[in-house]
Amino acid sequence: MVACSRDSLGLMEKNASALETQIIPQPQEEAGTATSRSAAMFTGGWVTAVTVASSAGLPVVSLGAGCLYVSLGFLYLLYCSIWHGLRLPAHSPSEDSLEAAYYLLPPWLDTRVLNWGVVGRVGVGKSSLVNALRGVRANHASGAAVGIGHTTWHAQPYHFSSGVDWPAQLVRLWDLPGAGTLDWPSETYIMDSGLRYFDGLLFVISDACLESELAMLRQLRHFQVPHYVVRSKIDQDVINNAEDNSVEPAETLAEVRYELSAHGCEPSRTFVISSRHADYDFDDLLYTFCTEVIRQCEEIFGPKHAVKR
Ligand SMILES: Nc1nc2c(ncn2[C@@H]2O[C@H](COP(=O)(O)OP(=O)(O)OP(=O)(O)O)[C@@H](O)[C@H]2O)c(=O)[nH]1
Ligand SMILES: [Mg+2]
Repeated sequence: MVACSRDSLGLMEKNASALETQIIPQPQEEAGTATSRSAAMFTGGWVTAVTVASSAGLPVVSLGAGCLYVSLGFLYLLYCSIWHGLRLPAHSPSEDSLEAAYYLLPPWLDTRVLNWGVVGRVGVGKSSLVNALRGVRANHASGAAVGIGHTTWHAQPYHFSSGVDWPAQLVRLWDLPGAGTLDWPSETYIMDSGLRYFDGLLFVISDACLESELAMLRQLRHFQVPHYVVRSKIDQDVINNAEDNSVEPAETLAEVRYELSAHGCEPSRTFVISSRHADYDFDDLLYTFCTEVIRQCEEIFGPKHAVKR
């Protein structure tokens, strides 16, 4: 386990200017495309070289060009096999298994980097959590869109600030569309959004837990996908419960925690937060989540990516 102080994560500031962040779109060439391109270069190079060699009398420079082309093709093939080789998480379906035919790796998910997804029912506050974790507001240029309806329609990757003391470029935080809509039904959400190929998930819930959400959580546990349960919008519940039942905030929190625990959510991986105010368990979530990400980075990419101290 990586020992790191909260300050060393460089993420504890909650204002946008201190944590100026940006979306860094990167080309996500599929392994198949890259391999076929290199194969074409390789074949083309050999054809050129053979043609040139067989027709004596052509300038030596053509032969040289053919050989250079072959070498480039070979180098590119080598590059593809190294960099486009899939680094699938240990919990993902094994490549030759029957379930791999149903649980497909999404074409947009680049497994060369660490991928964490923010998932859950539509409207629970996923995009707001992404913004809070990155320290930006929804109206910030690089903020995730937040709204009162079905707002996020496509999976969208975000990076942490380059100012954080850990390899921001190696980690993507994905804001996913919500489950329980016509295009993203809860029953097939885990399959449709490729959740088994993520290195970890923040499963967001708000209000009372639906049966469909409990079913998704059961599946994540069954498939051993590392995840945290994030109960958002607690600030609203605290206000409502005080007005409706004259209940103190601590009692509301205890009630929510008890309910989640009764649903099988492990307390050490469950956080009750307000994304709006980055409050309640928010700092603990940030710290625990970042510590796990750093550990995964060290495991996957080597100790040189350890957090700077
Ligand atoms: N009070 C309060 N409101 C929140 C919190 N988190 C989100 N909201 C509000 O809840 C609404 C939905 O938030 P989003 O972040 O867009 O929810 P989402 O899960 O990304 O929604 P979809 O992309 O449509 O699935 C917005 O009006 C947010 O302002 C919170 O912690 N507290
Ligand atoms: Mg959203």
